[in-house]
Amino acid sequence: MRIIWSLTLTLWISHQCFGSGFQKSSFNRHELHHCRQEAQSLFYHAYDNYLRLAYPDDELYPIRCRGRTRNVENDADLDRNDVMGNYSATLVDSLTTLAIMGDKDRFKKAIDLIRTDLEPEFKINATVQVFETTIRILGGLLSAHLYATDPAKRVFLGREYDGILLHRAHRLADRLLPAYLTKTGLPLPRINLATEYRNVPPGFLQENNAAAMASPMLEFTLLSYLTHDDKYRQVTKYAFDKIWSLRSEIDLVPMSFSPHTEMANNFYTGIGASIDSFYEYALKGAILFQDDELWNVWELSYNALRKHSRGDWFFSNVELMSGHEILPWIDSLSAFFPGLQVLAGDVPDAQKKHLMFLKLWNTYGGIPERWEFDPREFENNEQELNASYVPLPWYPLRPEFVETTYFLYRATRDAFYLQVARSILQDLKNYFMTDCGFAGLQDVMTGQFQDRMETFVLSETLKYLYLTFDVDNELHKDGSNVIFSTEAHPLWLKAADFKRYKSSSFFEDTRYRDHLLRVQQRDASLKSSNINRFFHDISNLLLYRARYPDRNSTLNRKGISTGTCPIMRSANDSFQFLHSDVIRHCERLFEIDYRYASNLRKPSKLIDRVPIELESSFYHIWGSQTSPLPKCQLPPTTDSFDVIFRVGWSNSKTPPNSQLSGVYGPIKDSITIESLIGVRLQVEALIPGAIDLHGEVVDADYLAYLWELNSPAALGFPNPGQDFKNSASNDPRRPIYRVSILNGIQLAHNATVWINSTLDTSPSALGMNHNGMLMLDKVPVVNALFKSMF
Ligand code: DMJ
Repeated sequence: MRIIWSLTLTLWISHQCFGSGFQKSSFNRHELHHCRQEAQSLFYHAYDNYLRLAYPDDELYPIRCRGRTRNVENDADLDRNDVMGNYSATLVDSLTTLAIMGDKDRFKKAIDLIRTDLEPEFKINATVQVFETTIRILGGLLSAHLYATDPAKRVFLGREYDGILLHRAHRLADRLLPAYLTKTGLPLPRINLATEYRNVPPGFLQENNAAAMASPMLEFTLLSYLTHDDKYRQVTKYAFDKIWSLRSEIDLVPMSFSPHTEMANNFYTGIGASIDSFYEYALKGAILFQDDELWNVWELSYNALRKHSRGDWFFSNVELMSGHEILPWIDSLSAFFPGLQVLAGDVPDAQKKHLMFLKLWNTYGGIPERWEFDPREFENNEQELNASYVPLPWYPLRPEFVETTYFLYRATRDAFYLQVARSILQDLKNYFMTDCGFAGLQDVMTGQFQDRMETFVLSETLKYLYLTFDVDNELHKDGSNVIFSTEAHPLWLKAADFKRYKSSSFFEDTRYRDHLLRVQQRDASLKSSNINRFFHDISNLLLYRARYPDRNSTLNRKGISTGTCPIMRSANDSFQFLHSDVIRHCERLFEIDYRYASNLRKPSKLIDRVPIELESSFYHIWGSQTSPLPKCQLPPTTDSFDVIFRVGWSNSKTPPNSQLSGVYGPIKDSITIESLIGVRLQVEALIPGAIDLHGEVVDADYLAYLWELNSPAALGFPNPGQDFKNSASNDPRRPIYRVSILNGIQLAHNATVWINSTLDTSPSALGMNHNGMLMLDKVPVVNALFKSMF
């Protein structure tokens, strides 16, 4: 009797997704199953209530619990009207979550509703965003069509299905495509589904962002593959290619353009809002369509990003022509990027970048739309100071952090990511769930909710959570070219689709054919008249800039006196070692907490909230009592500079960003580059006693040895002009330089950069000493060596 009782208890405990079950065991199959079910029931809570209380409206008010539609009284309410076209957006955007869950019954009913209720021609008098309608509605219909017609899927409908979803997608695409009929071939941001651009206020059509102009290429190309009508692909791909052609000399893409003149509207770029899915669809398009051109765009653009914009913990906003860091913030949307890095194979860097968003989640209980990382000094009081770090304080339950967590779990199978997903699931249930749906935060600092549930909560946030725990989902066993669209709709093509498209595609629509010809002619004439449409030629020799000005901030180093992690100590004295690779190998797990201590300020009601990585329910399971306390890497106190070599740039045979393409760090031993041209180095100035980027204290004897080795006397080369500054040689704190990052790729402590060519020119700041070392400002760079000298 006792045995039966304890068995029942064990089963009951291990069947909890939340609560004590996790303290008794690890993520076993039962727990995964129950977390998955929990995610599913959260989805049903919102989806069923949407159908009951809001359908056929586009959205559900999660607090008022009724339908939400366009703002018909105010056309200028773009936030609302851009994504609501009176086409039951939540229903359509949720189709593929039902498919992924294998819920054939609800899937079929949803398709029936689309058949009976949705305006078949999409002739709806609503002005909507072309991009949003493409990713949510067109993408949702296409993906659901793939599910309904794939015999390998649980929701395969066989003869019951009449192709209605593809038919609707086709009609919708015809409503959206006229947005591309501009003289530049770049799309207008908005279109009226019934009247094209008649009655659309001109002010709504002046500016469009890079993501919105380039991304529809993916859904529209898929439509061409499925219908064989190639106009969708050709028109949208032209716009994608044009956006890429408008990049800067160092391959950075502006975030916003005029569709009428193709002039860029801004001079900086990043990876988040306004540009995100440009990168995403270059890579995903390359995979889905087996397209080498898109792959090339991805490679070059990612190389440029990691070279110019990759910092330690996040990608920063940089100026387009120099790569200078400007605008000290990151946005919530950029949390998707580590997921994309996983897809590209750069997992170690993705893991680091994911940590930044984890710290934001820990701090704010969500990811604020925008967070600033530059310390401030001048606010009036503590409250204002805290709020100043989140100039855009809302969190509308965006999916990007969950999405990245999902991709990292799939790539690493590390329980750490399950823990993160479980914790988010718990927050959704405990904080964000309302009587009929889920409400995000209007302000992460005050905790004020917003009465809004965007369609992506059901199509992305809950889907990625569900999939994280659904380890055996059919998508995970699928060896095909399946990708997730930017709205998390799975898309794939089969060999037979490629074959049919190749033999039967056509482009006969003269409206678009003539248009493309006109645009191409205009482009050719602009080229021949040699007008520099956007960028100036800036061929300065060498560019220096200081970085990490906060390195020496005592505030950021507060509390660190030994190499042991103080946070871990205080959180749990008995904790000793973690069986999660992320935690075991990540000596820098808490570096962000120190480095940005002054910016990561919790709202008062979250002060006692335990960080996800420190939750005891996780520690007790993944810890062991036998190993020593993990070490924390100390934050660096050295200065670093970026150096970019621009000499002879335009005559160079190798495009500046193609060197080292596909090489992901950290580089442990050595790496060879062909030339310095176009290369960007982060150079660290080592001085005795400083903590270097690897968390090591710079040894004074080692530095003295290096100076001795490179001294004019030792080199038999008493030429101060090419070697040391005489003045510097007597200074005990004189630095020695070391390359720490090469084109965005991290170098290990002892790694060497071999340079194959000789110096292309000898501006005074640049040289080579007799040890074959690169000299910058007459200081040797110890790990940058010219091969010809050896
Ligand atoms: C989604 O609609 C898509 O992921 C889009 O690409 C940008 N982000 C929102 C959700 O945050």
